[in-house]
Amino acid sequence: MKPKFYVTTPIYYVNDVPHLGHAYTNVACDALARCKRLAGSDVFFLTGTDEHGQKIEKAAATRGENPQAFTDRISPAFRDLWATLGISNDDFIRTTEPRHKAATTAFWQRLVERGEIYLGGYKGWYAVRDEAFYDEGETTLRPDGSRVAPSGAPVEWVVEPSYFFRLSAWQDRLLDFYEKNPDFIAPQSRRNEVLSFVRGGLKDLSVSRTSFRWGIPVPGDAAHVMYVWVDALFNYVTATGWPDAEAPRAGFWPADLHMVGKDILRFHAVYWPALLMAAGMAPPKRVFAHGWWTVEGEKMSKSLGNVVAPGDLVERYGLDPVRFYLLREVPFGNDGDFSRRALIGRINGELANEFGNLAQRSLSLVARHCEGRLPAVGARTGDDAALLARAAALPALLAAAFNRQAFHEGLEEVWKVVRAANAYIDHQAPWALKKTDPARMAVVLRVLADVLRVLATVLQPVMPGSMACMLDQLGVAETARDFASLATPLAEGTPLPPPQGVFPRYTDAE
Ligand code: ME8
Repeated sequence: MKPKFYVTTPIYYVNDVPHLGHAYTNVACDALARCKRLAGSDVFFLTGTDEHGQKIEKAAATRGENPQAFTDRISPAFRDLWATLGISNDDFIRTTEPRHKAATTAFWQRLVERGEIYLGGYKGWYAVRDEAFYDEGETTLRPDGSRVAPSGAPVEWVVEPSYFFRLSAWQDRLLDFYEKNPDFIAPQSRRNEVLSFVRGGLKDLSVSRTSFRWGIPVPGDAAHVMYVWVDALFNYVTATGWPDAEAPRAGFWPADLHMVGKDILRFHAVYWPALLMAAGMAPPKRVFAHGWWTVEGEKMSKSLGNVVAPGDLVERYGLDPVRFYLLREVPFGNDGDFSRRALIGRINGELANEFGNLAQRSLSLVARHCEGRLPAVGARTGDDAALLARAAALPALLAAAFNRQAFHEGLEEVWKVVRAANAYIDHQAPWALKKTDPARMAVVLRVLADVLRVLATVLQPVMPGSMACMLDQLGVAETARDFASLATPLAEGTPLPPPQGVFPRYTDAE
């Protein structure tokens, strides 16, 4: 049986349309999901939209829409963007779906039965924009008398009856869990932040609201709706079919990886495992908090008018170059700055000049001098074997890096081989061998075709469309594009389609 792998993205708030930040998380998860599939896992990749809570209710009211109609209108913008970006999610969950309301209600009841939830009253600060409660000490008083959360979101004073989750009772068990599972939170610096937050002491968590209606009703007390984060986090379990133990995806819980931005790590690494353990359920295996993108040095914001629409980028630069740039440019986990100059630099440098040219040069020589047929393996030299050995190591290197979410490291390993292959072709000069030693030329071109095959295979997770095109040109059957198939050599004499450039240079019309 194939090993199971379950990866999730955050479910995004539908108060606004998706932007580059959302695209980043989903592209990273997609690359990992595709890599796992190629390496032989049975993958479940989930994304979706977070549709309840005060923020969504307000956003709908501002537009004069009822919240259900509003979420029905915005959620498809996310679904459509994922199709545009080639995201291979296996399910798309909306928290307003009946399956989710039913599962979350059952989860709540379980927490009540286990004595983990009690009725009390909340008095304190709340930021609607973050949908988060804050201690006064975490907030800052501004000169104009307003108060803001660490995120900069305005907070308001809230006094209302509320159900509480006994989070304080889970402090030691959480610390014990982190200790026994050193890879649960990554990167390490983020793990340290979470540890010191939890060591600082946990208060019980307010888990219901009474001052608005847009949420899942608390079972048995319709005056309350569940706190939107409890509702939202549970999506990851709902999608596995819980509580139906016979559901087709029941075996996917616990999730292998929740990918999140650093803004929502506390919810995923503290509240979520505590809630699950309190319900007698397994916590997820890992939470990775990636960094934050700015745009040309500025925070992305509507008021600055610099919000990057991923669809526009794809239209202008092409899908795969954008996906590549996002994962190649910034060490995954660090913050990054989106710049068109840097994107164009990657397109023209690494994709067009280095990789595209390598493929184009090799394949057009095969077309011209080998009658468009894949040459035989022939007698290989030490140089040939050395390059091939470096290529052969790539699937394992890439998978190991991706399994640590070090996408940039995986790509750097691939690029080392791209550069080595360029040095090889320059040194071997197969174009000159045509006259002097055609047999050797054929061997060299076959080495290059085999190296290109590996490169195109391992780059599929990041650039699926263009690598499919390259594998077509190398005569690799669609059923033989996973990592295991690399062990089987391509048949000599396979007719290859006429080569065509995969990565055009970008020239600015302006
Ligand atoms: O927080 N750079 O939804 P959300 C990088 N509904 N990533 C960014 C980004 C940026 N500038 N901006 C957004 C929520 N993101 C909740 C989640 S999960 C149970 C509920 C990405 O729409 C990043 O992944 O505010 C971040 O965590 C997420 O979008 C926040 O999306």
